[in-house]
Amino acid sequence: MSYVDEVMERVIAKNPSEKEFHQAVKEVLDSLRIVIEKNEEKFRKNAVLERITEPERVVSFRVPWVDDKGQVQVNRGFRVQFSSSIGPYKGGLRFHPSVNQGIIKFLGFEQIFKNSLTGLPIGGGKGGSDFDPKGKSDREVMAFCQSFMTELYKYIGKDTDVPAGDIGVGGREIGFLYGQYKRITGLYEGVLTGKGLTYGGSLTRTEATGYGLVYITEEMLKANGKELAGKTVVISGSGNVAIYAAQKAMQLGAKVVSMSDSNGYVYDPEGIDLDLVKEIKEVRRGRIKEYAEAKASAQYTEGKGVWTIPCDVALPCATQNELDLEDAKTLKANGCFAVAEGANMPSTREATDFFLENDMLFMPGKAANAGGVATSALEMSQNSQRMSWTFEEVDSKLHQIMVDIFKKVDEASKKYDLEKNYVAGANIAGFEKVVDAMNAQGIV
Ligand code: NDP
Ligand code: 2IT
Repeated sequence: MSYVDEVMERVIAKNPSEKEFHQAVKEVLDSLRIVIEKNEEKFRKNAVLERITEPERVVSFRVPWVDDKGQVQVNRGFRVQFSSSIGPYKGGLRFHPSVNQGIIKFLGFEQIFKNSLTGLPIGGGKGGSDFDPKGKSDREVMAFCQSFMTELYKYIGKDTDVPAGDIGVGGREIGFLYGQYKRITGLYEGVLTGKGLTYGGSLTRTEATGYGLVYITEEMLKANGKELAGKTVVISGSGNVAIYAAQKAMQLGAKVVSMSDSNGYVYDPEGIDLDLVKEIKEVRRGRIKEYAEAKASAQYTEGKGVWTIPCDVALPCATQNELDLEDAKTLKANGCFAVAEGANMPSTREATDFFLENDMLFMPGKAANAGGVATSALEMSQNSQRMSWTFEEVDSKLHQIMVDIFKKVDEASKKYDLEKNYVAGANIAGFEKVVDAMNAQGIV
């Protein structure tokens, strides 16, 4: 049996219930076959793949807190410190009822290669909880965040592990978490990113993932003789990534016609009114349905189905496995020619394979959404320097980072005669830096 297949079997046997983790590992290992096969015995002897698929540390903990009725609630918290080969663990925290160890491990695993692609010195980690912030009062969210940090603070620090936001964790949650960390440790340090601008946050971090996604999409289109201007774009989700992807796509002359949430999607053929979306989502914390109630040209449809809307470019920005094979076929049939992933692993493996086999341009999440974590690393730099850079400075660094990521991904795909397979390119380019750093540091 090949070394890759052997490791894949072992990963499944050792982590039987973690199906998203299997999916993420399988995609990366399948891409790496071509690299591993050239030097299989050396990789096997050094157990490179066993080490890279086993987190350095997994922490799981109880999070008790009191709700507004006086009832004690108990959630489960996680931090997976996956790889510190190229820097301190870095990656977001997700608060969503679907969170379990397998989800956090898939996200932490992806983060290793994503962070490597940024070119910045950050390792891979991820954390979160099955806590659901939806419908909770600010006081309840604060109580939860304080309890969560009262355990988490033991494992993190500006030079060891630096969490940030993800689904369900935005500016409000980062503020509560930061306040509690400072209160317990007495340290005013850059231990979290995505902080508010008045206490160490970086300009452009809020916009960074969405902007970066559109910057790299534009690079991919340019390299293939196309551009975003004049194109129709469908975006799923209506959270942090979706909103700023829409904003940048519009700035570059595209027309964004849809957004969604976990209840349904809106289709607005006139083009999405982003101020309205922001008012509903960022201010009122409402549902996307309210968009259609406020704007006559828009239509709301309950349930999944955002990918049935005809478009040129699709940007999945909600969650894992939100776009399956049927969706991929529908997109293609409706004329879509490019897909770039704002979310982490939003396309199923079957959908990904369909895009690649049907010559659609496809940029996987670990390259496409790396602008968020890259800008987090820029926030860390500013905190260390005790400086704040301007919006334009950070935005232009972000833009350059995304241009460089496209180049790395494109070159890695060409090096192995897999031109335009940006999945392979991203996995291989991300892996090569990590494995080099691992080898240099001995058996760790
Ligand atoms: P937000 O919490 O701001 O928004 C999430 C959006 O996705 C909401 O519209 C939400 O709808 C929708 N969504 C969440 N879960 C589901 C689900 N199970 N089914 C359908 N829709 C769902 O999160 P972000 O925008 O920050 O994150 C979106 C994606 O981008 C995630 O995959 C995240 O890992 C990834 N990402 C985020 C980065 C960041 O910097 N924030 C960086 C890189 C990647 P609802 O409100 O109904 O739950
Ligand atoms: O998935 C991701 O890259 C993030 N949620 C952002 C992580 C970060 O540390 O900014």
